[in-house]
Amino acid sequence: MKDPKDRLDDLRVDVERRNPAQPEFHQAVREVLDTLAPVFAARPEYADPAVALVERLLEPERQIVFRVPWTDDRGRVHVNRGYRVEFNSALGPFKGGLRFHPSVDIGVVKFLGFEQVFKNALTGLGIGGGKGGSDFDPHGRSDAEVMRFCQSFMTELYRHIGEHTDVPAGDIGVGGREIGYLFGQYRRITNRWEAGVLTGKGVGWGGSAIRPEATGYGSVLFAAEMLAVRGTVLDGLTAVVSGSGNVALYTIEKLQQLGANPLTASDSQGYVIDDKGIDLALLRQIKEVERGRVSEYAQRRGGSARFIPGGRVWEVPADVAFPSATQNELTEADALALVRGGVQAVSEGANMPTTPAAVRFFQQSGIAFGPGKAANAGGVAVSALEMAQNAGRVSWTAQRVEDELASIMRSIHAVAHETAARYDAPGDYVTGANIAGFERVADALLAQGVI
Ligand code: NDP
Ligand code: 2IT
Repeated sequence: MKDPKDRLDDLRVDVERRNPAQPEFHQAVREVLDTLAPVFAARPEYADPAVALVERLLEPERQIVFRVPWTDDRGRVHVNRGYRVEFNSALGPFKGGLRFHPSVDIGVVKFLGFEQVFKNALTGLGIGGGKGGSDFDPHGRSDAEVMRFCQSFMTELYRHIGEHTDVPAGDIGVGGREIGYLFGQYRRITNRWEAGVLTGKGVGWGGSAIRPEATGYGSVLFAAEMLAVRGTVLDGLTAVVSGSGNVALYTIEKLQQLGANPLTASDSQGYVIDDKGIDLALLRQIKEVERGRVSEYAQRRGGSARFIPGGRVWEVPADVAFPSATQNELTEADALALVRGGVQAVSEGANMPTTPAAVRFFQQSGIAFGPGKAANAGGVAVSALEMAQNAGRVSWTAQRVEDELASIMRSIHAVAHETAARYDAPGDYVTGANIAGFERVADALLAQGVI
């Protein structure tokens, strides 16, 4: 049998050759492969080329690409591209969000789908992994335009999804409004009340309490668990948060509930720093109600806040950091600035926001680093709880869902922490989360035959 490191190198080279011009997918694959050597050494059947287990994990079960034509308010027709990558269903129906952002291409959707497979395995809730979306840009579009886009998108997507097949949800650019339009069109085309086909629905029509809050809340709870291992609490700490969307807003809310002081929020144009701590009611009004920009927050907040155009929140010294916007938003230089500023823990609310060099720098500096696969799994976990409620035609109280979320985040932290220790990498949550997720999917694939 080959040395595990050589076998992993071969797999990486093969993926890069077979999937050209997909840098985000290559990065996500490499981040996982780089941590698998110890589990290959301990369990040679995972590595055996004759079984091709990892080759199967690296190849999506199905990739769907489709045309999405729609008409704007002036009568002009636009054509976008729609995607759904059904990556792996060994543990349950494909599950994962839809992203509407101009940067979306097949490589971005594959990176997100690949990460989702391991994240969903870590929740322990019987969900496979998938992701989808479009290069449609919702910024500046009217509600009517967004509705027509969503209806056109679902007119193709509906034939590929279902409560037992593939269950999409939100991600960047897709929130409660878009899920509503998508669900309405699915119901109309299929003539079925199939609540479990999408998650992130409104609470009055099949949605779960706490789903909007779940990713941000979970990311803060994960940070609290990492700090507890080090004998610290969030109470009294300062925090930097990037983004100002779904994940960032509820990260800020949970930080404040736990006595921490979040100082920043950002969007693609820059960031705000508020010396008194973020006024969440004002930020929510601007972002959720008015769909405005964070720069407006500084104008309306009075003297304590400033908008730094083009700036990065990581230049603000703080005790804990929550990258909650998008991939590769925190570079090695940013990590250096954060460590100089005294950061103790980093919890990834976004997917792959920290570049590999920055992750290495945090780990070498002894910072507690929670990778997105573990730290932001609260969102998809509550999506799975939404599916459970839909299947039973019941709806749980917010308290019950929040208690379940807290217990799931504790257990994800524990499994990542214990797995890292078992594979001789104590405190390395990247290795722990990757191996724990990998083992669950790999064992299911092996048991189910050549599929
Ligand atoms: P939203 O669309 O609600 O918010 C996204 C935020 O990130 C906005 O402030 C946006 O600013 C900013 N942003 C997006 N792209 C860029 C970019 N290229 N450069 C700088 N800023 C950018 O999305 P979510 O909050 O739902 O998602 C944020 C992250 O969390 C993503 O990585 C997503 O994959 C991840 N995630 C989301 C989950 C969920 O349940 N929603 C679950 C787990 C992870 P602007 O408006 O200027 O574009
Ligand atoms: O990245 C993610 O985990 C999400 N966007 C949420 C997926 C879901 O199905 O709730």
